[in-house]
Amino acid sequence: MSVLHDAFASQIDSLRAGRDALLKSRGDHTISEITVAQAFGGMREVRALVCDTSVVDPERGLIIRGIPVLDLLDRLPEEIFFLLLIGRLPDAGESKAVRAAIGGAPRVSEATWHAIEALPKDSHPMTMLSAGILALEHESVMAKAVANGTPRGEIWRSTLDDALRLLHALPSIAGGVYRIKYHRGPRLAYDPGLDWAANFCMMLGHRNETFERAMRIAAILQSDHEGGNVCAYACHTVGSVLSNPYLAVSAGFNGLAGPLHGRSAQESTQWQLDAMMRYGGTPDDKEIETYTLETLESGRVIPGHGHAVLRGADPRFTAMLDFGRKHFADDPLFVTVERMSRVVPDVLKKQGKAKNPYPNVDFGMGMVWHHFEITELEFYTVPFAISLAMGMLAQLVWNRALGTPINRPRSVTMDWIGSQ
Ligand code: NMX
Ligand code: MLT
Repeated sequence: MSVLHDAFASQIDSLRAGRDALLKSRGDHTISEITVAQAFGGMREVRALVCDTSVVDPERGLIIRGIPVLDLLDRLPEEIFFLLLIGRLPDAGESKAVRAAIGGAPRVSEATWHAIEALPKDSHPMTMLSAGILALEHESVMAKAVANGTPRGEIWRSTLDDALRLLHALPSIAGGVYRIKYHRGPRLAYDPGLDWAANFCMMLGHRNETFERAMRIAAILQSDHEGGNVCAYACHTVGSVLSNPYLAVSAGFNGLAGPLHGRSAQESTQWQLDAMMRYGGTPDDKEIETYTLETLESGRVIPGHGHAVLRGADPRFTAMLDFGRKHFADDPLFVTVERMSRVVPDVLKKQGKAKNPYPNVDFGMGMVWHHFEITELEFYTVPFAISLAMGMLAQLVWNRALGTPINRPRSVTMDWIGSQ
């Protein structure tokens, strides 16, 4: 049992009572309708999920338990996990206890490392990360609890046990994947004396205070994005059949690995560096305009721009731009990203297709990793993944506590639509 178990247990009765009261008083109210265009169009704008961990306001961006994410950047990611789950920030004692619970979880087994090392050498780091947590799945406490017939209402406890184990394992596996794939020497072990973000940096092989600060901020900015993003939604769907967190989070990661989602971090930086290569350094405004138009004319999207929910600037991108301005304002990649962030939205606005022409979080992350000498672009979705796992895990615990049933909407045929 951890401090998180105690704090969450003390809330469960009121959460369930709140849910029951809503069902009783408003159970037959309509909160969304769906048009044919929305059914064909990825269900955009349809309100069909309940998720309390965070809200994405189209104009203001990510709000975690009522607090705009930019007001949380001085905290530790472990404290944000507490906030996501419990709904308030931990006090000093609770913060220390959460760090101890994550730091003291079991180490990643040798069998897991063998499984990762056995993958084809050209496997993508996201594939290695996802396969790594699947190889660890045999340790799932929840899987055993379910197999032993634990009552449904109690399954959240073992889900939370797994969450703490995974939060320990994820930076370890991610750091190990980096060192294995890019031949950076022996793997390094989690140090319970360091916080979660510093551990990840250390296990990559980089101890540097500014880099650690960057990772803390990145992890908080990317810790959650309500319940409907592909990663969280995939995780929720897999978890809804009582698959354990290892299976569910792996499913989420496989969604995050796609180019229209988290892989955009890798593709954004590639696009920025390609422009610098082509123009022999930071391109000027006119060159950026031409380069952007050429990308659009070739039928590709501009990576790191646009969003399914956000309609204003993404505060997560702004935060990383501010970080770059403060710590490495003369890095040519930073100068390029900043200039692109002024020019590209106008080009997208003129084209008139994207509902949101602004850079999203992915456009601003690569320049940070690149500045701190993580230059292997394929790796750039991995820090996003281990951060977003916090939201996915908190959502899984909530759903098991509320006994959320399996996610199983109906599909219809085109003939059916035509005949209605
Ligand atoms: N560049 C070019 N065209 C775009 C872009 C973009 N960045 N964003 C949207 N569009 C197009 C989109 O392809 C669609 O065209 P069509 O009608 O021909 O299919 C049209 O604009 C309308 O799309 P939206 O409704 O604005 O966007 P949607 O909700 O469908 O998709 C994204 C959202 C994020 C998938 C889309 O903006 C995109 O492909 N962006 C680039 C990839 C990216 O940055 N993904 C990361 C998102 C954030 N994350 O971390 O996951
Ligand atoms: C994001 O972090 O921007 C996403 O997970 C994508 C989304 O919210 O749809």
